[in-house]
Amino acid sequence: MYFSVEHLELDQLRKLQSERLKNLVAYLDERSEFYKRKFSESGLFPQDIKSIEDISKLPITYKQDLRDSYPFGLFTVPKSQLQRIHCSSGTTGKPTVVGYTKEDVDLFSEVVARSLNAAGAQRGMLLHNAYGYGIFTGGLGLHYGAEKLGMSVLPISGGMTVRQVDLIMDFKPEVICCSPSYALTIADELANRGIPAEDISLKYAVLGSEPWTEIIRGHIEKRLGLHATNIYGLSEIIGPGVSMEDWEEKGGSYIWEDHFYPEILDPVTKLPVPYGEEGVLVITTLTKKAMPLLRYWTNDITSLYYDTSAKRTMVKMKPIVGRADDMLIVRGVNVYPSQIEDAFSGIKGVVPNYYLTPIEKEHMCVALEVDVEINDELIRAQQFEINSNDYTNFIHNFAESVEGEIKRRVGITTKVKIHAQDSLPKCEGGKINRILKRK
Ligand code: DLL
Repeated sequence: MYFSVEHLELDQLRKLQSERLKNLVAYLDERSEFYKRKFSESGLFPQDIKSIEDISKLPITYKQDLRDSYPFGLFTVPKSQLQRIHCSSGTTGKPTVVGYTKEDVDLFSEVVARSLNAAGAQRGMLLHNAYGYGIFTGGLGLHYGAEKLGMSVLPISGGMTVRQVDLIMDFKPEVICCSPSYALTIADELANRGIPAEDISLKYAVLGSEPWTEIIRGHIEKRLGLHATNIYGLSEIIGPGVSMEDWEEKGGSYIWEDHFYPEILDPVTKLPVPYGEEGVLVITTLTKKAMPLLRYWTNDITSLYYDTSAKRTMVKMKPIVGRADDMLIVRGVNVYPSQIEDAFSGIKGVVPNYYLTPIEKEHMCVALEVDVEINDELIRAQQFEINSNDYTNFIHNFAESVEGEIKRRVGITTKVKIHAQDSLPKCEGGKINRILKRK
């Protein structure tokens, strides 16, 4: 069965990766104009790659390389041998295009089946698949993987939350997948209908496509009464299923490194950093056929580690801190939205629906405006008259304590505005953008 590889001893895994890398380099040297040129520019011969240890001799591939070869310049098979095309989810400019042969679609299904299994899902369960279907890899990726595992799938896609909740209550799925911010929107709708967690059939939620932290996990698990795990991936590499948490372990995700070899590079020197240190995740697709990539610069910030008490032998990665593009520099301090989200966990009563607006002076970001919601129950417990002085003082002090906690944990100045629960815009389906336009 395809799961056994997850338990390979390290030396066997390295042997498998080495064989696959050597084959890949020879394959690219034969079929890819792009990599052939890169190899000759750097004076590299395919024979120079003797094992996975030699990976750092290979060129790094950037998103710009994909853009420059739009649409099919990086494909290593003719269009007639493709089974599917997907694109990245960016909304501006030309999309990044990725192609799959039949073998690639099978590989995609396998890694998603492995991911669903790690998330707790099993053959015979029903998946409520609220990832977007279409050129985004989430919907179809999870769909095929679930079918491979032997699950049935409701291909509901994202949006129309009222209908989503009707069907969750009527069809009683055991598993749901969507973005974490959309899982919160679904939880809100269930709560508005007065449905307690015990009456919801869901047991496992497979959430990803955007950064999220433990505070969001806590809310989702409590409100939906399930285990929520993190699925990571990107279209350029395959889609969802590059890495996945185990539902009984959590805290970090296995990278399915028999297919996707990870490295962490320093963002400036581009040299490998040791295990445990943060940097940019760079991935080599060891087995893809239509559009293999060498050392693809994902732009996602994380670190790798081995978990000796884990069920599987493969390397794990910490949750993504953010995309290098989403990093804000506030008076010289580097900040990712997820760090602000993390700080909310230090204050009881914060609902982690929030938006960040950089405040600029002379083209420099000097502070962040943070709009965030406060829990209704906390307000009710104070028994204030709304808009009384006591209420205003309470909200003022609450905002100050959030500002203080962010300062303590992240080291930046913020202007926190507190909003009533359910008053800020919610995620309507796909990925949420927490950073608003600069002021
Ligand atoms: O978001 C694939 C996916 C679909 C992953 C469904 C998980 C679930 P893209 O649209 O190409 O593909 O966007 C990839 O999204 O480089 C990360 O910046 C971000 N991302 C994806 N999963 C996570 C995650 C899909 N679990 C980009 N945590 C990636 C943090 C994530 N960021």
